[in-house]
Amino acid sequence: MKEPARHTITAALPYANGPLHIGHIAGAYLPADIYVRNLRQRGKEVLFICGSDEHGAAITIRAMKEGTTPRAIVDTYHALMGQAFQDFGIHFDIYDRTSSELHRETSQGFFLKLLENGAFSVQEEQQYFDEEAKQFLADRYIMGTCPSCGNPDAYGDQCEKCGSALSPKDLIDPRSTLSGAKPVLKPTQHWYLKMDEAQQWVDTWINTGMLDGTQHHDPKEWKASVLGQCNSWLKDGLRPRAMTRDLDWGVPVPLPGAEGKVLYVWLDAPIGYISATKRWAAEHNTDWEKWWKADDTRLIHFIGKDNIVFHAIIFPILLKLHGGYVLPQNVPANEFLNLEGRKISTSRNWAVWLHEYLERWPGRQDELRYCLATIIPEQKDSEFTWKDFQDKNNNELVSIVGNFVQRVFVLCHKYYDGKAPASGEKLDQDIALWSAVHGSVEEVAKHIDHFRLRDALSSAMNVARAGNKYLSDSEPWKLEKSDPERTRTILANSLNIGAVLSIVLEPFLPHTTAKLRRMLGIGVLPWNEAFRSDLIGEGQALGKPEHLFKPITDAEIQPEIDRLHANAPVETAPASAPAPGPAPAAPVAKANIAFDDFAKLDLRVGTIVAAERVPKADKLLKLSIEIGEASPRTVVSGIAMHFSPEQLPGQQVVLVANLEPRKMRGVESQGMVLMAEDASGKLVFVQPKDVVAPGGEVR
Ligand code: B3M
Ligand code: ZN
Repeated sequence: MKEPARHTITAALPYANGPLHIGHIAGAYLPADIYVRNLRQRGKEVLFICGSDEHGAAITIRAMKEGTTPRAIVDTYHALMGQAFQDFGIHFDIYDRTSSELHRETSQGFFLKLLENGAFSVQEEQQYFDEEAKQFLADRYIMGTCPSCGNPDAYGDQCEKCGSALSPKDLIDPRSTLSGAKPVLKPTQHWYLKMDEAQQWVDTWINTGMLDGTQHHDPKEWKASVLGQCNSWLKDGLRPRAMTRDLDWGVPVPLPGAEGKVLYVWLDAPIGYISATKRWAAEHNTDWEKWWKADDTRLIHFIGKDNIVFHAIIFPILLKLHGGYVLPQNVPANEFLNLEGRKISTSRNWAVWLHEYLERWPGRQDELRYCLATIIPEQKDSEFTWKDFQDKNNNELVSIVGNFVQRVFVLCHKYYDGKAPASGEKLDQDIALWSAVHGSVEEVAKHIDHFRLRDALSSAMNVARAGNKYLSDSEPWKLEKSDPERTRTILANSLNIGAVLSIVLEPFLPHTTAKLRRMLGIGVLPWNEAFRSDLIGEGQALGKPEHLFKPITDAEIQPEIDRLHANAPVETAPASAPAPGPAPAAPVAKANIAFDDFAKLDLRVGTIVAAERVPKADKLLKLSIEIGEASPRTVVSGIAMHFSPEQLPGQQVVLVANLEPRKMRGVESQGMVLMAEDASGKLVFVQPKDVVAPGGEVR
């Protein structure tokens, strides 16, 4: 294996169909950022790439639900995600997007080269077609019963309940999510990647690291979970996989006669890493190719476990069949992060959204970075709870790091007028201290190199622990009168531990280390300086003692927990909590009505497209509901205590559409949304189980 001259590091391109949540961050972006920051500290040449994945059914389905266009969806979320990454301190060299012109050219060119190299077989196949919506149905547009577990709501590509990978024809009783209709099979033609022909070399490459007769990587460096998933695919035998789809959103297949077809999103998305590199290079007036083609480039993909096969098998096959590209050296995939005892669910709003965290906890990025870094799901699924967030802040960040720095600065200001003291003695007296500190520094780098970022953070914290222990053992505050020389040594050493901390914590807590450097009066230092003990010069002016972290109280944390529960529609009770008893149902007390009276109701399915609070009315929200008319209806609804406006767009509702309009708080309400009350008294929307086009009649 060649000593790498440069590192191309990618983080999975998030779908631009919704905001980022802590599961995304802990699973891919924070680990990638920590890794990249450390490489940079060590003077490595690195390119850190990410961007929005703007194609695929996830986007078109969201657009359909919201009664808007895919373009509007991706524009919104591309901007939101880019900003959230930036604000959270995850700094890519480029955050690109796959709907760009350059990406279209790049992926079409890539496809044509694959075609020329014989990578595809063209197959005509029977595919599900929705005769009402008049279109072929992508996998995600078909639902039905899972043949493995009986889940009635399995998708055409996967059952989210049992995790089985499916193809639409596996589903029992398939139905179209566009119209609800039973789809029919119709012939269509697609380009299949001949993955079967790659079986042999992929197996050898993954399991021995040998590629074209040379040692490409050490398979022992790959995570067992990644090897395990790859091997289960290999064991089943790789099969040809369609690389095109019948869809109108995506990169058009660049061939005559392929109108109405686009590249499969999992073909175009990873090529997005390459397009992003091209754009970055163009903007920096430099060459892009060495980042992908030079054999001393080390390519690493940071992803979540649901993306393993695409990065460790399919994309490598594409790269190899295209020719000229390096293959990933490692794919350090993570497992999933759960939240407060449940799976994170974007559709059920069971998530901590990054942009909301940043709004509610301004300036507290590192507190979340820290907590998430301690629970990166490296080996198995892990869990975030707000209580743990509070505990880790109070017992680790405040008590260990903050407390150490605070004590040292207060003493230096008290005794030495805010200047670094001259060490009265040689530091050989404190050999135990420095060997503990430098031993920890060495461990940090070793762990990071092996993608053990939790251990790396724990070793970095050991530096602060060593500092605290040193202060507590030597008690300089008792010595100042009797032994001023020793006191100076202790505090000079302590300041230097602070300087080491500013280096070793930087990958994890970049905002804090910037503060710490300001306090110490030093600049950004390269990694090797962390092995020194004399970084702070005698007499150096120190900044004012600042609190690096503040304790978090129960009163601050409880609203977060409440908010989570209030915003998630109640469906299943958390596993650990007792299920609420059944609410006493109100007896039917209203007099019978004639069918004709019932028939007077015009009930329609609508999609909420916007929601805002009504000023000075804390119970009311003003909703815009799309029901297939020229413009959305305005409806004022008394649900503000149950829902926040941000969580509503996209929700489907049932609207009484012919209710006499009436004015509420000066706003004309043009209908009424039907709600049901659950056992706890919380309101939930009455909504169709499957997505129904806005305007659909309820009878
Ligand atoms: N957008 C899937 C995901 O976000 C997909 C990753 C693409 S990486 C090339 O899980
Ligand atoms: Zn299933």
